[in-house]
Amino acid sequence: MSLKNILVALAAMGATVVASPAKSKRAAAYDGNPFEGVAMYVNPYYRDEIHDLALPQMTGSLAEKAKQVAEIPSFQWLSARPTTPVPTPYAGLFVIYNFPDRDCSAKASDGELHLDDNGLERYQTEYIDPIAELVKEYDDIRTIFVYEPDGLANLVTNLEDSQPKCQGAAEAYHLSTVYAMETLNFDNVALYVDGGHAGWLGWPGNLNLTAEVFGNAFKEAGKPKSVRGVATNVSNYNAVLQRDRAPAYTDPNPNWDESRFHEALAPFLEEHEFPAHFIVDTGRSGVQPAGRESWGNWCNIKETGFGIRPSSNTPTELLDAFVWVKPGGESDGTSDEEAVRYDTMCSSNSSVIPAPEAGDWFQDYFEMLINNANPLQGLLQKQGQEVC
Ligand SMILES: *[C@@H]1O[C@H](CO)[C@@H](O)[C@H](O)[C@H]1NC(C)=O
Ligand SMILES: *[C@@H]1O[C@H](CO)[C@@H](O)[C@H](O)[C@H]1NC(C)=O
Ligand SMILES: CC(=O)N[C@H]1CO[C@H](CO)[C@@H](O)[C@@H]1O
Repeated sequence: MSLKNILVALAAMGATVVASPAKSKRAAAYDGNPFEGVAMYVNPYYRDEIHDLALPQMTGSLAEKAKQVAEIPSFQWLSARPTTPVPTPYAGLFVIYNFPDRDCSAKASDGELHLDDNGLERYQTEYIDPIAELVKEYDDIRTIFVYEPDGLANLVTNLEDSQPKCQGAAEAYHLSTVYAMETLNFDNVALYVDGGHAGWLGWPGNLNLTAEVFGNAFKEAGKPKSVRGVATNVSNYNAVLQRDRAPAYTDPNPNWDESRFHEALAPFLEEHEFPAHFIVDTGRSGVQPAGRESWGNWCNIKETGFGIRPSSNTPTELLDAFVWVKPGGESDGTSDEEAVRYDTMCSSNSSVIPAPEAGDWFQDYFEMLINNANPLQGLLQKQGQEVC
């Protein structure tokens, strides 16, 4: 179990900040956009991956660019081995990703907790409680969470799933979410519930249902202040804003990029009393529409690059920040048909193959992301202001 690692990660961040007299609880609490007034944390695990796994295989300008990527802030998944943090005023960025019977409809990302093995209770007491203890103990650090990528989205769209595993998981996901929202409600915490992406929950028929699922959990938890909004497109490849043309594969969804999705979802969230603020994962959306044949393709999509850099300077009021959540260069899933966790999506015509196991370092993919990097991605302007 990764729990020990989580403790080490948060404790290491805390130790750094505690040692610095300039920090205070005041600085960690916030009103409004939690990304403002703090630098985002450079994920030390990702930086180490680049230095230890990627750079020894690289030379020249490509290597120089890789070193720059290593210093770009990104989220740390709470299943990752942490190392030493950076000593600046920052917000810790973490992904909570450990639902019991996780990703009930996919094989590549099955988790460690299972409902037939007391998974719901273990999620609460062995996973969420210790995280809460630490954010409480280190209350001089602002901590921003992305909550359970794909989790509630599976609940929204897979209720009638033919897979019994998804039906059984629905109630457990709901209870887990309510528990996490209640338990992680601290002044120094901001939590964004994962909301899938435009090509999933962005379909007009899914918007109200999505808002209802989120709103119900939020209200049942007592509307905790630290629940700030919705994270979208985590690990995905969608454009944030493409004014002029929709990729053919998005037809006929009118909400075919992430900003259109945010705008369409916001009124429904308000109706269900859920806070309508967003963050969007732009880590791998640098090339549009990338080498994807259909919107359902999700595994190691070819012909894309690193996207807009993390920033709280965004073109709309709804969007709190661009963030990098999925570490670009870690595989989405193996293309090896013999592997236990093999998913046919990972050897589709839209994927870079051969690919290693989910989470393992994928050097060819990382180099492709650098070669196609597009930090500006055009089109993004807020009253004449450049966003980069
Ligand atoms: C959204 O769903 C709720 C039920 O949760 C319903 O009362 C409401 O009328 C719906 N709104 C729209 C615009 O469909
Ligand atoms: C993949 O591409 C090949 C060759 O272009 C084609 O024959 C095949 O049907 C494609 N497979 C899918 C799933 O689209
Ligand atoms: C959280 C989320 O929406 N993740 C999705 C990212 O995009 C891929 C590809 O479309 C999906 O498979 C993931 O579920």
